[in-house]
Amino acid sequence: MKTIYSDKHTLRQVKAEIHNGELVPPFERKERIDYILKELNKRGFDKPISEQAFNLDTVHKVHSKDYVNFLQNVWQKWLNAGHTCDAIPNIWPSRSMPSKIIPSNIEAQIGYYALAAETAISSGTWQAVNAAKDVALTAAEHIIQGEKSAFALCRPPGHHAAHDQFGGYCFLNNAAIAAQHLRDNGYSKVSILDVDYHHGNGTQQIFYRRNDVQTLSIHGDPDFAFPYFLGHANETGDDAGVGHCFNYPLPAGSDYQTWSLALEQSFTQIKAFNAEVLVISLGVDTFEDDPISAFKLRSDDFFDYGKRIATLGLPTLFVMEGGYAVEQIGINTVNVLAGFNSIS
Ligand code: 6XA
Ligand code: ZN
Repeated sequence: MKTIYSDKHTLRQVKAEIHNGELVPPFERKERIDYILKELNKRGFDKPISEQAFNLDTVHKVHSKDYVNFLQNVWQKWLNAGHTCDAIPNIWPSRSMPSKIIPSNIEAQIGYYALAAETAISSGTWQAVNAAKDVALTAAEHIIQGEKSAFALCRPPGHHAAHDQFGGYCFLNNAAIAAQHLRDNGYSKVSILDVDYHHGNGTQQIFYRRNDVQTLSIHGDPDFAFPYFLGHANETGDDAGVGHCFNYPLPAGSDYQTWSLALEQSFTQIKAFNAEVLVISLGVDTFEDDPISAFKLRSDDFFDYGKRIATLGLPTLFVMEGGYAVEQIGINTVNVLAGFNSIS
């Protein structure tokens, strides 16, 4: 399995995130990628391949133009407003003032396009975000060219990024962009299975009214887990998309036995849909020692579920999402890929 990777991810380095009412060092930090690269090398995976540059055509099919334009220009506008620190969203068009007018003030604009406050914007954020989308698209190209699998080592992650909103450390939805590229290049049915601890709200929203891309997510129940406002079992799609969205919210403390039952249920739906290709939103924050999550998967469980994913027999694109137990992120991530390789 080839890994696609861009060193441009290091251009995004924010100083802090808001966590439990405090500013703390960001959980989503560049060292995550170093540990994964080190483990890939140690376990004999091929040397990572650099990304190719893609234009924004596919991005514009899943995100609005005004939002993408905002992402490209926000940092310069923030500087022009006289700021020198990272930008952190702090005001929203909330339920009591649901304005659809895009404000010109940059602080208000950041809030308009944000869905949460933990995600700061720094210099270099757009360059890293744009490179992560190139990583995902390059990996999708490998599948289109006939590879059985590929690993898009994206940073920042993408699954919380909605049609026109950022948050949860995500800006462009790398998995959704890759899925759209697969749709545009011969695959008529794409399944996106999100195994990150957090619900893939952005991916769900982007495809919610479509019947060509099935979305499935196994995650901490929104009752207690971020992003709280989406990811319930009764969200099943709208319009043409009815019956193409599947959520498996699980209780805090869920272990692999509980988790893998949901995985098997998701497989039943992927088979019933007759998916031609699979995109895995691969977050390993389901790990028992993850600092911001509440599931109990152990390192060996990641190998086992990688193996189970391979039994579907589909071309499979793994797209990196979350995982913050930094010293084990390499082992857990590579275990999924090695498990997949072990039977395919
Ligand atoms: C913010 C939590 C953001 C979670 C990001 C993540 N308090 N998503 O890992 O998959
Ligand atoms: Zn996550």
